Amino acid sequence: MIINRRVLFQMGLAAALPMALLEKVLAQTGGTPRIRQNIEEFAKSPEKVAALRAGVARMKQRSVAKKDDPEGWYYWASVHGTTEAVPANLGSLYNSCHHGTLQFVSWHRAFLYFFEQVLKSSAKEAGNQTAFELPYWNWNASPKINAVFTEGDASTNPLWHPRARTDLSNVNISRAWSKASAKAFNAFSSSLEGNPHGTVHGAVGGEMGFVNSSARDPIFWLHHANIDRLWDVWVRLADGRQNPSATRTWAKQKHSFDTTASKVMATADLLDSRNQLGYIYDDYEIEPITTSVVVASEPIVIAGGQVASPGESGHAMVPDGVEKSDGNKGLKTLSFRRDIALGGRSVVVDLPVAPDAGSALTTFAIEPEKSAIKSAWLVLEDVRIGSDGKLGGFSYDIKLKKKNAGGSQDVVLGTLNTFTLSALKHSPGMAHTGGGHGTSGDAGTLRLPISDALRQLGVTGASGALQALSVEFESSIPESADKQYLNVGNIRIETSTLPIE
Ligand SMILES: [Cu+2]
Repeated sequence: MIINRRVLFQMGLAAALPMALLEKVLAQTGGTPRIRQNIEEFAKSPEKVAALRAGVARMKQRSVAKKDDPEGWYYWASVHGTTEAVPANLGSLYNSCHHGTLQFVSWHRAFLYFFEQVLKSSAKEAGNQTAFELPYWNWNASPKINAVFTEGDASTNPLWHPRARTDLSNVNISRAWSKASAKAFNAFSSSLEGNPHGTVHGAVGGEMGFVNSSARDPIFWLHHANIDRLWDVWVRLADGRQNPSATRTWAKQKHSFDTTASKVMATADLLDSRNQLGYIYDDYEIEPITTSVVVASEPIVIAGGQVASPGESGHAMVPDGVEKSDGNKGLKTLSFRRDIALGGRSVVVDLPVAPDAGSALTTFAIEPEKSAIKSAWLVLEDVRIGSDGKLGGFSYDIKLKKKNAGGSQDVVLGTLNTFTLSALKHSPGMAHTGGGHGTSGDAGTLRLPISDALRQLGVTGASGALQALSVEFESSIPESADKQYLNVGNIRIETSTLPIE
């Protein structure tokens, strides 16, 4: 029997025990945690691989027999997201994944916890008694998806799935989540969620490349187990890193995964995976980068962005030629460029700003209380997937850059790929245009706040007013081939006199 914190709570013990003592109690009571293994180790056991396959196959069979069976593969994939019609009684359960919110790591931890239970009981039900836990895929140390997921085909291997890429050796996977700049939980969460998390989704591509189909691919669960592991790694790096307080609204948020309220968990009850959920990972080290980081070829530089003159917004025009209304949000465009095509190479777009606009932005960055501007964004409007991008297999880090005497500095604003585009509908505050749920026909608009970035870039009055910014779409999978992955209809620096998030 695994004794976890919950059981101790029921025994009336946990409340009286400080955490260190609780650890001791767990050890003395034989509360050995379950161990989630690296897939490279896991795969050395043919028995465990057979059990994993049996569990996945059983869950898939259930969905064939009854599509929305709550122990079926389709059900669990759809709780994350689905492209299909949602039955009325599952309206609050399907499409419930958190992306772009501070519950990103916590929601997915609870999701994996309950999925793992169903997976293991399904293997047993299929007649396989081998004990196993959900393994994880460490794409930094082992960028190639393990052969147990890629060998055979759909008819011979339940772990096989169509993918754009199975080897990420050439993908630049970021570790910025572990850096000092990501010591605050919010910064850590968004850094982890963009690159690596979204980049790996986008690079693997196929159904993994889109929010509302990604969990259909069995590798999804190992990818997210690794994200879950990296959350624990981050906490263990300490030095100021910690989760938000357990008394905050954040911690009280409940996550539910079935209609009978038997699979419900609050964020406060999952922060310590060992003592609250009874599992640990077999490794918490940040290993050195073993893969050679790909050196990108020189970026394509697109100069000549337009300085917006008064009254000109650069907004995409609706068919009758009338500018889209700003809904009285006090919006103003400082600089814009239309129709940027993105392929395998990195692209830099110069966005010059007029002198008065530059000094207004400078004031906003360094003395916000004196500034008429209360918010500023980089807006990527009407982003469409091109003819070569429909299966994913690409990803860009979006960087705001400022040239100075010594060269240029940059700050990462976000990540752009099929996954982040299809996540737009989950992100409050981000506009979503076009129909469908993360299908390749979507057009989306990203609004990336730039106030922190401007401050980090050292936009200071002393060095004179800002004259030009540029935006780099740095390809995470640099390739020279001429590809049509994405088209950005309109890219602009936009400000508002209102504080809008
Ligand atoms: Cu994900």
